[in-house]
Amino acid sequence: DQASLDPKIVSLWEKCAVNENNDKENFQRSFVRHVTTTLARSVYNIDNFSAYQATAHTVRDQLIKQWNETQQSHTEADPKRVYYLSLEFLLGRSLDNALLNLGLKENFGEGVKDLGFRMEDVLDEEVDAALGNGGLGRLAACYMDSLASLDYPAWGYGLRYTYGIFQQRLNDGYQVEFPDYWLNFDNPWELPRLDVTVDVQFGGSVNKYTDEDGRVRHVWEGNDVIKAVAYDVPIPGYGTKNCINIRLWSSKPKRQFDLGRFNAGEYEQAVQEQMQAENITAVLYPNDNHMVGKELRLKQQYFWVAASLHDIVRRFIKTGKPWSKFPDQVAIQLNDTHPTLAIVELQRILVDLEGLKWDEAWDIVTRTFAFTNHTILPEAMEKWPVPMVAYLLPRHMQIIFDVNLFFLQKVEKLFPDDRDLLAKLSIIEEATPQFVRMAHLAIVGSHQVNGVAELHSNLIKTTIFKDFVKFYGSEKFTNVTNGITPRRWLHQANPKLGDLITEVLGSKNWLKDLSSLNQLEKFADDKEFKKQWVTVKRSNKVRLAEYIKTHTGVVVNPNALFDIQVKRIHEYKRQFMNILSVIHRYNSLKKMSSEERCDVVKRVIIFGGKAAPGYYIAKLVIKLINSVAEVVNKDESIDDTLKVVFIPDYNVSVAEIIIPASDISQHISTAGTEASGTSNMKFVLNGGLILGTVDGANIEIHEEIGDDNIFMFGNLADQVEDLRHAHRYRNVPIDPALQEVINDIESGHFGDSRIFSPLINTLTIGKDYYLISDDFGSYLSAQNLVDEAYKNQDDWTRKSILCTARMGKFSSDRAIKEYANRIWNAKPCST
Ligand code: NBG
Repeated sequence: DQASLDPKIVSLWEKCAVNENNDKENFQRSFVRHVTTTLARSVYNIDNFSAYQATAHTVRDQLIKQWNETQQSHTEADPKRVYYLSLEFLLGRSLDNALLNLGLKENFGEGVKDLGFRMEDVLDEEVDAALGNGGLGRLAACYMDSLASLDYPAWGYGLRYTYGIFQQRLNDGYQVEFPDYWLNFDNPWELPRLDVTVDVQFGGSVNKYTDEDGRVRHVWEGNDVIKAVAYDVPIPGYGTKNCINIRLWSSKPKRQFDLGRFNAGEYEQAVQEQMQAENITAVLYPNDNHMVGKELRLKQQYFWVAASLHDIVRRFIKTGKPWSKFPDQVAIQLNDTHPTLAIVELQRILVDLEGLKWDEAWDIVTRTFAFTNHTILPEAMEKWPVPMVAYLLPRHMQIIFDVNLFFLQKVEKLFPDDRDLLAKLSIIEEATPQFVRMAHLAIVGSHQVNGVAELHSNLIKTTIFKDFVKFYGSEKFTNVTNGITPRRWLHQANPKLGDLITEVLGSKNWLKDLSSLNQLEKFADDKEFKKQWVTVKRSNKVRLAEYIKTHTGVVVNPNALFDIQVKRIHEYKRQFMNILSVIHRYNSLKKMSSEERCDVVKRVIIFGGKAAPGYYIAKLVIKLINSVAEVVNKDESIDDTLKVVFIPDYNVSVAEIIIPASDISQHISTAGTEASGTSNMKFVLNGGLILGTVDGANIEIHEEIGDDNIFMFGNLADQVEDLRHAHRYRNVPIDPALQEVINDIESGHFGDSRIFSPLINTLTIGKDYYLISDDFGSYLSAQNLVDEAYKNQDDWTRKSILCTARMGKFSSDRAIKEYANRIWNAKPCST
């Protein structure tokens, strides 16, 4: 409480809050101070890692000040807050990003250099914060950057996993997983708030009583209590003093250990409770677009949601406003169905704890929440067995049944006698056992539901949620096309291109208004500019070639066409189709004379991505890629016209090296399966062309950059059902070129073919669910067009420039403004 503070403290605080001079000398003083005090090291013994830590702590000091000022000013202004609930935040590294966003890179860079270090080496010491799987988690990170940069009073809420996404290594071409113990050394990017804790209960029973007003009330008495401890991760905006917060919860035992048992000599049992509590936030589930119904995952979800809502409600209560004002002060965005229990938890808080009437509470709840759907894949839809929910969260299960009852009564009123519709809309799936359908609960408890690209948002209205459209009308469903932050994905990842753009546009304004990149269009035919553009791309390719050499041992030629597919390995993303086409290319090259090969465009085909540890087919795809690479890379008879590389352990900081170096990147999912994709945006922003299907955000990228600058192929989303039907019930002949490739694998050309039979079977006896055979012909034709286009280097460069110039729409700033205006009704609040 500021009013009660000693004026002396206030005046000191204000002095301290004034931005200090961040010149080189002050940086160096702080650097040395952190080496000798924070790190307790001698100045005679500073290695790159200590230099990283000392620099990071200097930046952290700055962040903390801005963070404090931001929170202070938000407390005073008390604007409507936005809360982004996400089980994943794939932040990657923080130092470079913070230096750039705070505008400290130049001075601190000189300071570091002056002390005898190379900034690149210092930055390279940082381990990624890898608390996410793929697109969904990285989207959350990009959105936090935009929320901060646009001055929105926003908070992220997530879990502080002790182990992030596993590290991937290769052994004999197979993926092997290693734990990601990212907190091994200290993490300067989090502020432990050991005093900010919430007790979260599980299990137990529900008791009823009648209150003074004669109403029946419920009390939930859990039989297990676990403590949530807050760790805050400051997120600095670019070109603003605003610094927002991601609050990550860590689970701790309520009591240290059972002293009685300890004294009785039962040491192991004494610490068991502690270990069980810490289990909850121990590990990130490593599945992307796939639901695994583990009880521990449900516990994670409730633990996170309960702690976060407690925090949000506590902040609201402090303002003294009445409950009816809650939706005017609070917007909560559900990043997929993972946080859906928050809807139930808020209803429980309002009804059971605060004593509001059911309808009044439910009105507040539905005006507070909005829900983003990120996939229509059936295997990704979350549903939890009713007995499991009832056992862990008995009161929540009752509330879910009530919510469902009142909802279905309304449906019945509007559509009397449509029993089918009731069953289809019900939050409860009537099976044995029953299941809670989380997406249904999320829709019923939210005022807006959005998809993440035009096609996807249309598909959810016509497929998985079509019955809800019938009931609610289509206004409840909207689209917000995903976006990416240009700060990390151009400025930071591709400094040379960033500098070139800034130079020719005359300012860094494009970093705040990405649509101003369209001014690059007029340089698309400028000879001098094109030369510089090519030089930048070439140096990024050299950088990637060096990385590949170091991490795989394969030597690649930076003059070759770099063809890249990096993303989670999944059947729907069709890395399998890519490697099959590589075999086709290899066989064609082998059939040519060396004169003919002279005219061939040299290609380096680069793969990267993790497969979920339990995803057998995806892991076989990795093995096949590596087996093909092994044969192709050592075959001297094809004159270096083809190289195949699998880059291990793809993550955010590796992506920052890969993406700026692409000539072509592949986004080749079966039409209708990739909700949006966001790496497609990153590649094109960096002047890489796309080879893609008519899916996700590819479609909107195509719209923006034009027919001449993208290679699209394949069947359309509205053909997929018919094609699948044909595969199921008719004998559809396999594409002949594909059959040749299959024969080649089966001949043992790439090692023991029996290893690959389960994979081949997905095409032959597995009904080719992802339609590889149906798209193979047009895929190969599109590949040929790419080769032809690449032969005209001058025109290729023109295309590359136009790609970057036309990507303005895909800034996460645009996406966040759409959420703020159309869904949250939230305004910026500058510090
Ligand atoms: C993923 C989609 C991507 C999309 C990201 C971000 C899930 C469940 N979905 O296409 O597969 O780009 O979400 O919206 O991870």
